[in-house]
Amino acid sequence: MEKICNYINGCLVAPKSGEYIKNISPVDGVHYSLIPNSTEDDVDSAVEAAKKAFVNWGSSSKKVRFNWLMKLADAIDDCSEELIIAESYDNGKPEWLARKVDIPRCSENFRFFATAMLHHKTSAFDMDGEALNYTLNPPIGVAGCISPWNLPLYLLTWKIAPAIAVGNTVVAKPSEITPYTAYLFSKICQKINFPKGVINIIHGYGDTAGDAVVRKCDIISFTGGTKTGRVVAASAAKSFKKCSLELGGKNPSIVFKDCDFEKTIKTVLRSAFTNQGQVCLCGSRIFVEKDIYDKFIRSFVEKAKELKVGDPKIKHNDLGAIVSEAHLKNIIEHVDNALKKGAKIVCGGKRLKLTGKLCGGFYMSPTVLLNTKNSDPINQEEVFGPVVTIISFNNERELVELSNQTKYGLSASIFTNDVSKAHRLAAKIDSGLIWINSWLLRDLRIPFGGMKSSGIGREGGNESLNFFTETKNICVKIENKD
Ligand code: TXE
Repeated sequence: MEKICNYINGCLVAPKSGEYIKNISPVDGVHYSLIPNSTEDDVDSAVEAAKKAFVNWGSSSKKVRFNWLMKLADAIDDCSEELIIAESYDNGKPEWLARKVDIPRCSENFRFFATAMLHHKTSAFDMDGEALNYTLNPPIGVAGCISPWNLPLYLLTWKIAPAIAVGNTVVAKPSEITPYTAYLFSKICQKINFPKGVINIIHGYGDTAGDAVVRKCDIISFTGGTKTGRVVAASAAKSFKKCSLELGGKNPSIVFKDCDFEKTIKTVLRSAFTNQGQVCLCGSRIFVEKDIYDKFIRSFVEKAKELKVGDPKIKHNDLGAIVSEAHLKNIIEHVDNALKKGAKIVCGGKRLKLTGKLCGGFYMSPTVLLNTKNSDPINQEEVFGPVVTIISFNNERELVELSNQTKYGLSASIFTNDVSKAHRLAAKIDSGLIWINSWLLRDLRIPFGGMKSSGIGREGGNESLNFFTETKNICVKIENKD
């Protein structure tokens, strides 16, 4: 049985305790590798290596860091096929999705921040010749990067890239549910002799290894569930360390009768079920203007039933497996509870048992629920699976109330051909990210993140560069000649 290693100071090492966790593929339910059950001792070794490496890396030139990040991006591209197959088998997502989105984005993350860092501006403020102020943006030290299981390597590199681009070193803790591509990434770093100790990767549970990373690193970047985000923030607050949180969402897809109907159906379907509905930005509450409610349901449900669920290796399958048996059970429990409250299932709702070698996998059909109230748990809690509700609305005022009646505030999509209405509503909806007649169009420069219980801080472009640096203002007195 393959044993995944931690990556500390440029070496692939076993956990000091010798303890491991089972790694099970959601594709076929097979226990196919072992994950280090790392403890605080392992994290201490990683932090020590990162601190040592920071002495040189933190004072290196932009050109040196640019070259290393670009070399890492090329090395990722050279191994893309292996990473795609591994990501799909470890997470359950279709291979075509890992090929189209996840893995290309990993090398893109490094190229984007290698170049963005070259243009990271400092400021200067002249005081009418009496003095000159200027700012410096030094790196902070050892960055703790903690990532979830839904987009494993994509979100891990989305944190590591900016952190090291501006001169920090990193101790990363990927999810114990999907560790495999982080392990392959460690091997890629080793293969190109990436400077030892700049990137360190520790595997293990969140409440042990993850907790130690939060306590021992100088700055924390976290993506995961809101409940865990609260625990991480409380721990980071004890030592006033900067902490960015990208958490859950319960995102509305808002459909007006004046939308481009066919295009809207396709986009709302993609938003609902991409990655088996396991994207923090998925549109899980669909609000449809009353006049087209019945027409929308007929068309949306027909298309949802046509979606194919199955072997992630087969190109024409739209959905792969749910990430774990526990999460699948959690999703089905949400649906069963909704039914007890009067919801009606118009498609899906159950575990899908495949035949043959995938019979042990964790699959579920796209699920559409009607007859729910916005205040029901199914519309208030993040299900994080292939489950959506459809609710009608009469007018803009009611729509804004329904959309904002949630503790989350991550993203929203608005479908209308009335430009003024789109802008009017976008200003009123409490979400950090709003798409008009689209979903998940991504420019890496934009401020990415949510409000309310969807997190604190933003990622992307200058937001990441500013987060991972300190700001220092220096004021120089200019003496007059006379
Ligand atoms: O996230 P967790 P998971 C939501 C979604 C999902 C829920 C849990 O609802 O069901 O969060 O998903 C580490 N100190 N999203 O289990 O538990 C943990 O090991 C430090 C939305 O992935 O929050 C993992 O590496 N670290 C989200 C990471 O935190 C801790 C994407 C995330 O784990 C820790 C994924 C602790 N005490 C899930 N406890 C999004 N918005 O994208 C756990 N961890």
